[in-house]
Amino acid sequence: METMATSGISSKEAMEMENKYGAHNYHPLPVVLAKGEGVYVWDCEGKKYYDFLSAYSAVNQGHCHPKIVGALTEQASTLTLTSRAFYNDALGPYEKYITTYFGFDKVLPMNTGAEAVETAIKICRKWAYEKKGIPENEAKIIVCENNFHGRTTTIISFSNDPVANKNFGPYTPGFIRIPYDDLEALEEALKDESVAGFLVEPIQGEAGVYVPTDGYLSGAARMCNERNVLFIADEVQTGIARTGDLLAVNHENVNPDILILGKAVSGGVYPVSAVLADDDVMNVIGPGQHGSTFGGNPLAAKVAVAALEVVKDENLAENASYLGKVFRAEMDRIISQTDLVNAVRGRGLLNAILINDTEDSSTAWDICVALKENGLLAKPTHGNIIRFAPPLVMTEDQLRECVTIIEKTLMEFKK
Ligand code: IF1
Repeated sequence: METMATSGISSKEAMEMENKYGAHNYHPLPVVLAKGEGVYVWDCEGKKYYDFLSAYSAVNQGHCHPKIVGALTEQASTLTLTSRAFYNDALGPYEKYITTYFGFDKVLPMNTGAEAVETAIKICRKWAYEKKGIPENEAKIIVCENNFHGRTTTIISFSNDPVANKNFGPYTPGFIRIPYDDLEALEEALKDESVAGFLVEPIQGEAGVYVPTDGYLSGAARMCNERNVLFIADEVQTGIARTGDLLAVNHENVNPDILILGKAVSGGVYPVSAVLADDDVMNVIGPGQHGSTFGGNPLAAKVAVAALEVVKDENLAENASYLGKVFRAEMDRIISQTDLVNAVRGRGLLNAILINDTEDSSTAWDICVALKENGLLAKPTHGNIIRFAPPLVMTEDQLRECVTIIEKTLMEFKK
């Protein structure tokens, strides 16, 4: 791999400082990134890597996309933050743009994915009491096993991952957890008349890129509609062209009642999240009932418009769809040559391979360290699964070079 000096600090120094002065809430791969451009990142010593995580699908448009960075820098020297105590001249145009883009009446702008999920939960509950007629404090929201929706106290309250929620109680009540990809379980849960919403990831990311059976999302949406229950899609990770369509629900022609977006809404340049809904739902929120100092700020608004334009201008959904098929076909070819990998699954450029070892083994981690040595960055999830999610601006030639790196690395571990 070609190298380039990029940093005034060594990787070793940077890791030591994070270890000493930072809370230990992460266990990063031992690589320190100092620069990014398109599908590439560079470490402090100038070693170049393909990024196969894309900051958990926030950098779909590629690192430091010139159009998005241009919008950021121009607005940064014009007006950054006004609070929502006043109007600003960038928010309205952004709101018009994003609602038209996704086909909803209104948007509520926030910053992080978890905040947007919290926002959707609040809207859903208020709608339940004021529109559906559920008695106050009795509304329930159905969620799925192995969900990941963020890190707030309420969100971890309905996680079943002990790493995420143990010793953070007491927990927020009002959630029913059912198995994912199970319409019968949903049907049963929907019989409870105090159910207000069904919150679901169209593909479960943290659970290891679990793609539900065809017809699950459309079936769930139809059942929710029949019961006057809001279908709430968390597309924080799957949205913005990642899965080969603008939204993962588009694969089944589903229109969620509430759509939650984050990450790539800004191309990873700035924290921007959004909750979209039509008027009959969104209008339950009135002045003072929800908000955020930074939500809807002019910098975020300009960055988001640019980032969403890039997705259309550069046909990122089509590219993700095509390259995803190439990638999975290539992985299947490798799988036929080694017992090290059991399967590949995913949609578009959100994919994962399942390593043939126990969940507590270090094999997937060791493979990721070896991939790093060979110039490609990916991260294990749930012990024995490796997620592969490069920026969507990748070319076919680049993808094929990456397949060569992955193949070579896996063969070093061949069983
Ligand atoms: C971390 C995972 C990915 C999300 C969905 C909401 C949020 C996320 C579907 C919250 C965030 C993250 C956060 C990141 C790791 C990452 C992740 F491995 F944990 F599951 F992407 F796959 N809904 N996902 O995936 O958004 O508040 O973080 O902006 O380090 O916790 P956020």
